[in-house]
Amino acid sequence: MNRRNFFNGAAATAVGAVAAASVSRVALAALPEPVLQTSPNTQPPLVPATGRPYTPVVTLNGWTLPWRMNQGVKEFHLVAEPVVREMAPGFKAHMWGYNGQSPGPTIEVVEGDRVRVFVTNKLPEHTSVHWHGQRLPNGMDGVSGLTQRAIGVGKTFVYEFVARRPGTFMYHPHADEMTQMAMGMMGFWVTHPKTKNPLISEVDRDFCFLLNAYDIDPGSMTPKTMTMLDFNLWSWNSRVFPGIDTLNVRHNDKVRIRVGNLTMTNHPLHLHGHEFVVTGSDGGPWPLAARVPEITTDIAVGQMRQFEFLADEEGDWAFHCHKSHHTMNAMGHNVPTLIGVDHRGLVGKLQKAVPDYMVMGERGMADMGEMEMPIPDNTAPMMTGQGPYGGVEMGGMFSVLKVRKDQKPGDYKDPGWYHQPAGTQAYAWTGPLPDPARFQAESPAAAAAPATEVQVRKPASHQHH
Ligand SMILES: [Cu+2]
Repeated sequence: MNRRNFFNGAAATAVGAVAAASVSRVALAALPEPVLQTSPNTQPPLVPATGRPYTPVVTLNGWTLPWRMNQGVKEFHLVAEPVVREMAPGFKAHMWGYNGQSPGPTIEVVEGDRVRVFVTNKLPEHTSVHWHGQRLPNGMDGVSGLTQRAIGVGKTFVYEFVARRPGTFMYHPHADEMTQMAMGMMGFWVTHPKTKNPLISEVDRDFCFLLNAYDIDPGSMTPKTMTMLDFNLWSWNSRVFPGIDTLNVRHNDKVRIRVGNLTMTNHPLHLHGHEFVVTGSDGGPWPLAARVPEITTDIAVGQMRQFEFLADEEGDWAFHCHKSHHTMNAMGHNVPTLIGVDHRGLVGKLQKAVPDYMVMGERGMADMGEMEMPIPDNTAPMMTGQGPYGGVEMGGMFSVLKVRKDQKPGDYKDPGWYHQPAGTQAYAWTGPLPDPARFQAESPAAAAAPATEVQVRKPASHQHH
């Protein structure tokens, strides 16, 4: 079915107007062409060719949706559809998303813009789009059943409102949410301020991404949509390390990072080497008096945060969720702990029956990252990634902030690994190791106190006497 047939079909089956109006045949003829993106790589910022100017954001492993101006209205066209998302090199997932990707494209507008978004539903079930955080007429809020009839299969609906508040927002379905968000339907929205705003600073680099989570059994391709808590893939914009692009900035750039959380748990995001200040949320910019320096900020479910810092320390700085299971990929979460279990002797016997038998984890799990053990065809290793000095042993929600003196303004290319200046890197000690000295309590009273003996009587032992 070509695009023209598709839209004619959609028009023929369109039902009468509801709050978010269905499109008439006349309007459909004037629909903006949907723009699709199939590359999972971070696309360069979309500098606005029409409408009011602003400094565009960079969507990590994503892109910004082009628009057209139609008599002063900014028109976008979102297509909700099944997509194939590469979560990491060699690992693809069958998801649902918008315009060829999960998450959908970022929508960027300017405070005061009148915005019209056409939403075409090419999913096998109805959907809707909720514009999280926006001030808008109630009928444009996108809650199917409550504020509009759901967008049926093959239908196109139109949402139209003025972007009244500048800030950091997102969009997602409000129809069969459990399934549709577990399948990857979500996108970022940034409303830039129309004039200088004392609470919104101008920055050199402005990154954004959504936190999402999937449960995809190793070797399979489709997320399990009934999972409530035990997700095995913790992702940024539906990518897992080492599939998440690095954040590349120039030394002394002012950097803003905007993050939204559409998973089912909180994520304490942690940046190495710098302090940042949380400058706002989806509720708006925070008053200056409420801003404190942090190196970790916890982002609760359904929340958004934007934080800012001066990138004044050169290097490759880890940037990740601080929940340690969120920086590993599938397969490792349910392995029994074998630390301290001595398998010597046993392995040889087992290998007679199972030639490939391998011992996992009796000295910790770091071996797993090193040995690149065979894994099912379609998944990502549990802990992986090679740095300039060996295995990084990470996965999931992990990336690197790369700060370089020679990065040009506006250049978002990966500069490669940082070369540590001589004498500034941790090194192996080769001298003699003294015997350990026991810690001595400084308080004379404590030193003089006799050791306390505790006698425990087990109730059970009574009855056997
Ligand atoms: Cu996390």
